[in-house]
Parts: sequence; C-alpha cells; structure tokens
Amino acid sequence: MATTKAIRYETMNIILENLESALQQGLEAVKTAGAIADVEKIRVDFLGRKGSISTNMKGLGKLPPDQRPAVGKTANQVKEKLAEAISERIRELRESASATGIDVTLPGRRRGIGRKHPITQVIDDAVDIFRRLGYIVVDGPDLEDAYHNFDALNTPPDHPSRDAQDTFYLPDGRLLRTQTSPVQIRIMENQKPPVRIVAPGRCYRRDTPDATHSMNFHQIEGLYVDRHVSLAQLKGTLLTFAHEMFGPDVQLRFRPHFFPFTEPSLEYDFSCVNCSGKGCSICKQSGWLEISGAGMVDPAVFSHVGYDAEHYTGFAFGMGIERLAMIRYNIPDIRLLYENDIRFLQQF
Ligand code: 2NM
Repeated sequence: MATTKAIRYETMNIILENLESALQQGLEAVKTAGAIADVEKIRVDFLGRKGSISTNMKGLGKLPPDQRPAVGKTANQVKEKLAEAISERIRELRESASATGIDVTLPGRRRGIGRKHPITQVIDDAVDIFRRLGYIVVDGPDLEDAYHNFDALNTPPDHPSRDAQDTFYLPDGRLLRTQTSPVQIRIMENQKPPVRIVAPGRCYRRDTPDATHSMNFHQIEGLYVDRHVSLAQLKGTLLTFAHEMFGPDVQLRFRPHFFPFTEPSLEYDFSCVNCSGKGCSICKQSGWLEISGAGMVDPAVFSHVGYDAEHYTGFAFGMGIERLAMIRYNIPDIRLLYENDIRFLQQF
C-alpha cells in the first residue's frame, strides 16, 4: 500500500517538476530574446495550444482527483508568470527601438543641394556661347563605324590613330569614337549648307591615363559651312569664345599644324588666364595655354558627304572640355574629374 501511494505522488511530482523547468526555460528564453518576433515565438512555444505547458496538462485527467487542484494551480501560476515576463520583455524591446530608431523630437535631416559636375558646367557654358553665335547643338552615337570616324574624315587607312593601340575596337570592327567629328559627318550627310553646328560629347582613346590624359574624355567640336566661310571668321569665332569663357583680355594665337580633315590646319592657344601672359607655373612660363586644333575643312571631306567644294567652304574646330575645366578651375590633375570625391566636387 505504501508503494502504491509513493507511485501516486511520483507522477504528480514529475508533472510539477516539468512545469517548473518549463517556467525556468521560458523565463530564460524571454530574457535573451532580442526582437519582438522572437518573444512572440516563445509565447507560442510555451503557452500555445501545442506548447509545453498544455502538453504537461494532458496528464492531468489521469491523476487522482485529490491531486488535480494542486497541479492545476501550479500550471496557472506558471502560465501567469511567463505571460507577464513576455509582456514586460515586449514593452522593453518597444522602448529601446524608439530610443535608438525613431525620436520624433529630432530635427529633420538636411539634404545637401546637388550641383553640376564641372565637366557639365563647362559643356553647358560652351554650348550657351555657341548658341548665341547661331550654332545648333547636335549629337550622335558613341559607338561608331570606321567610315564615319576615319574614312569620311580623310584619314588614310595606314594612319597611326586607326591603330588598335590608339582606338578601342569591337570584334565586329565598330569602334568607340575618338573625336566627335563623326557626328558632324552624319549631319552633313543629311543636311545641305549652310550648316552651323556644335557637337559636345564623350570620346575614347586608348591612352595611358596620367595627369593630363584620360581614355574617356569630352570634346566639343564646331563646324560652319556656307559660301565664303573664311579662316578670318574662324579666328573671330574662337576669339569671341575665349572672351566669353575666360574674359575680355584673353588673346588668341594660331600655330601651323596638320590634320587629315582640314587644310590648312592649325593649333590654337589662349593667353594664360592665370598670369595674363606674363609667364607662370600654369603656362610653364610661356604665357600661353594650348587649347586644341582647328582648320578649314578639307575638300576631300566635302566630297565624302556630297557637298560641292567649288561652292562651299567651312571651318571646324575642336576643344577638350577637361582642358577648359582644368584651366577655368585651376585643377592640376584630370583624374580628379572622374573620382567623384564629394569633397572635390563641392568646390564647384
Ligand atoms: C579638330 C581640329 C580640326 C573637325 C573637322 C570636322 C569635320 F567633320 F568637319 F571634318 N569636325 N571637326 C576638326 C578640325 C576637329 O579637333 C581637334
């Protein structure tokens, strides 16, 4: 009889022990839970219909009637303690979330005002100047064919600029334009003179990058074709540009040069914007800044686009945008223009 009684109590004690250990496990889990979702999962695991408390209570009906109230009472206490710990932990997590995340009393975050990249500023200003002189802005593809980039520009098949060392080619023979002149060829193919256009845009050359060279740079090229267009008009146009861009005291000079697409060809310089021509470190004591090239369009170019070279003449010129930006803003290294360092860009 004594043995039976002992067994009777042992079953009850096992249930009570299980409840106690479920409580301890639950409290521990609640304490270490880092997110509200984790706490909700603990609630389901311990207090849910298939949770560990309910599972222990399944044995309640098998206990002798006199033991059931004590076990039921303990189970309810365990449930209450866990439920309270869960609510408390959720309240804590909510509070810390609003403390670290959303403080409605903080002032709003200021968004910095954006600005144009110096390259874009120079393109826009140059385009404005040429618009006022009557030029129309045109563009064309960066990916060109050899005909528009070289042949139509009277560049012979063995010219070094065509070499794969200097030009980026696709396997199919197309290439990344090395200048924006192919845009002007395309316009002349489709439009009779008079033509007065500027073509700003990206160009690509297979150069080794250094302080003054980039394999991806920007140009603006101009073209004016009509009856009686002269070299003197080219000079007046470039001088007007120099004055509009850098001020009324800038001087212009021409030096003889050669390009396949112009005859005569020339390179042109502006007097140093920094020292007014007296000589300084920026103009390497020469008083002059090399800008780019220009010339009278070669009759061979006109014949490629179907213009009658007996009736029409034209001038063309190029400008390196980065070069103009470096002069205007006194930038010592072309690579600064491509690094997108906000501390650099904020200065312009
Ligand atoms: C330059 C220098 C000299 C040029 C020539 C042409 C065209 F299409 F009319 F033949 N466009 N641009 C030219 C002439 C460009 O850049 C240094």
